[in-house]
This record gives sequence, C-alpha cells and structure tokens, in this order.
Amino acid sequence: MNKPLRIALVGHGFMGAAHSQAWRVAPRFFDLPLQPEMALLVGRDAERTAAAAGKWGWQESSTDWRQALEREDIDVVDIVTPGASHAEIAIAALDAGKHVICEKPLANTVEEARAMADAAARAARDGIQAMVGFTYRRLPAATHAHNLVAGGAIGDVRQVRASYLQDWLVDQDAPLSWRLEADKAGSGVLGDLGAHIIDLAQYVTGRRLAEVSGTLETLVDSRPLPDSSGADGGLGGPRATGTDRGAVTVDDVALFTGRFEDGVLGTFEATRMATGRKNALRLEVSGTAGAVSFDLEDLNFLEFYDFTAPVDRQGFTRIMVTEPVHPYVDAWWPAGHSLGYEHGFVHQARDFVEAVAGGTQPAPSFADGLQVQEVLDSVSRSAAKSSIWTPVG
Ligand code: SOE
Repeated sequence: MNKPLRIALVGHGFMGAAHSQAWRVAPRFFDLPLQPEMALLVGRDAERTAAAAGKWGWQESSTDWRQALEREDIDVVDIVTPGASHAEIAIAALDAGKHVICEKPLANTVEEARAMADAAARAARDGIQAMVGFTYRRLPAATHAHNLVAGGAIGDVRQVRASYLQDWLVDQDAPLSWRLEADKAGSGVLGDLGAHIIDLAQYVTGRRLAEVSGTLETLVDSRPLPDSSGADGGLGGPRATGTDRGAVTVDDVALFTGRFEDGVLGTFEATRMATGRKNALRLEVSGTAGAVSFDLEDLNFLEFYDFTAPVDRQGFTRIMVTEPVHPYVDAWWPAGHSLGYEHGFVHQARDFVEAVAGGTQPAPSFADGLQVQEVLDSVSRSAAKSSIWTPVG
C-alpha cells in the first residue's frame, strides 16, 4: 500500500461534488504513487457539510478550515469555495505547509492572485506544490489538441477563435447566486467561463495573450433571491419562489479580442445568455498546415484539418479521442467507450498526486493562474473605457 496523501476539501457546491468524485475515482483507475484519502470536508453549515461528506465519502466534516491547517494528518487543501475566499485560505494553507489545489479563476483580483503566487513560490522552496484547477486542458481531446499543435501538425498558428456558451441566465427569473455577486465571484461570466477559454487557448496554442480589447454587459440587473441562502445556484438550480429580487453586480456577457505575444489574433466570447447552448466551450486554432477544433459538448472528439493533404482529400477529420494512445485514455475503457465531464477532474487529481510525489511543479501553477487573472483584469479595464466604441454613421 502506498503512503497516504490526506485531503481536506473546502467547499461543497457544484465543484465540491466534482472534486470529491475525482479524489474517489483517481486511485481506482490510475496507479498513483501516493494513496489519496478523503479525510475532511469543510463547509460553513455543519448540517449541510456533514450530509455532503456522508454522501460523497469524506471521513469527517467540519466548519473550520483554519483547524484543518493545524492538523498534522492533512497534506493537501483543495479549495472549491467562491473566489472571494481563495486567497485567504490558499495563502494560509501554503504557509502551513499544505499542498494546495485551487479552483479557477485563481482569485477575484490581480493583487490577491499575486499574493497567492508569491506564497506558492515561497512554499515551493520547501517542496510544497500549488496548482490552479483549469480542468478542461485535461480532457483527452483538449490535451491531444495541445500535443498536435506543439508537434507542428497545424504549422504556424494564424488565428484563434474561442467561445464558452451557456444559457442558464437567459431566463430573467433564474435566481441570484454567488456567481452573480461581485463581492463573492469577482466578476461574472468573464471570470467564470472566460477564464477557461483564456487558459485553454493559451495552453493549446502554447502562446500567451499580450493585449486585449473587451466589452462587458449586464443584461438582467436584478434576479429573484434564492430560497436557500448559500445555494450554489444558477446552473440549472431550482427557481426561486419568492418575489424579492437582489442586484446582479457582475457581467452577463463578455466579449474580447486578444493579441498573442507573436501578433496572432484571437476572438473570445463568454456568455450565459446563449439560448440552447448548455456547456459549449469551443476552441478552433487555425494554422498554416492545418487546424484543430474542440467542442466540449462533443468532448470525445477532436476535429483536425490537414492542409497538407492532397486538395481533393482535404476536410475536417473527426478524431474519436478514445484510443489507448490518446492522453489519459489507457487507464479507462476500451476504444470508443466514451469519457465525460468529470474525467477532467480525475485527470487533474492524478496529475497533482504525481507532482506532489515527484516533488515537481504541477501545471497550471499559481503563477499561470496569476497571468490569467491579469488577462481578466485587462479585459475589465478595457471594457471600462468607452473609447473602443465607435458610433456607426
Ligand atoms: C468550474 O471549473 C466551472 O468553471 C464553473 O465555475 C462554471 O460555472 C462551469 O459551468 C464550468 O466549470
């Protein structure tokens, strides 16, 4: 039996469920150098936290994350709370010598993200690892896209189109939740979904954004208060039954263009107002020798265009990314037996455990998370300047 790696998970909403599943499943499919143990689930409400711990398989529950940091038998702190508490918990955990995984976006502000990256750099000197949870890069088709681009399969990158489309806010009576409150979430769809496409576009192209020009819009500025406070609402949660409404203090739609370091341009669109699109993260990267195109709603496939093939045979090929040669797949099912949304989280847990055991920096690091935060901040600052808008006529 390998040495245990004991986890404390802080938060038990939507991401709490996803991370719990990952910790439970990762050691059952991957041969891990350390044995993750679901030691402690931490939440604000004792009863709800205990219920979630029982359901998901955590050994204990508690309402005090600080106490978890004092415990010698906790090795990892996994943070899945709203962005407002990421910095405080992560910095304290790193200073206490715990390895940390933190959900995206890393923080609510660049200042917080910078303090977190500094704490991670300090902790790294003592062999303590920190990673930010951009899980989509760990879906086999997305990793495969990265590998193809890095291996030169599409030649020089010429253009990037990225969008992340959901529709749970189209209904003006969808309830208010922390994701719609600036003091808890920092920003709206920009940080929630925009952060994902920034990370994925940079990861797949191997380039970083150097400048952006953006626009943000809030289309529904008040929403019914949820029936139970603290609910991880939105995302298909129940409709509120009361008539009281609270203010929406974040953006509903975020659009921006970005210029990568080498001059390549990309368009980015993040919205929760795209009727009919449930979880459509799409990324298309065009190059001189081909193109790759990924769609999260069809996540077992990657489209690849070979621009070097004879002209009469050119066309997008739909690669089913379920072969044992594809990233992560050999631990799972025979070819064609698909994977799903949750597997990105399982792969994240696997990669994190390997990095901790090997004493190596897992990617994306807190420094990478800080860079994404800087992009988000630049989009917000650009959007605040009305000068980009030029009246027609
Ligand atoms: C978590 O990674 C997350 O970004 C959520 O916060 C979004 O709301 C979700 O829909 C995609 O995943």
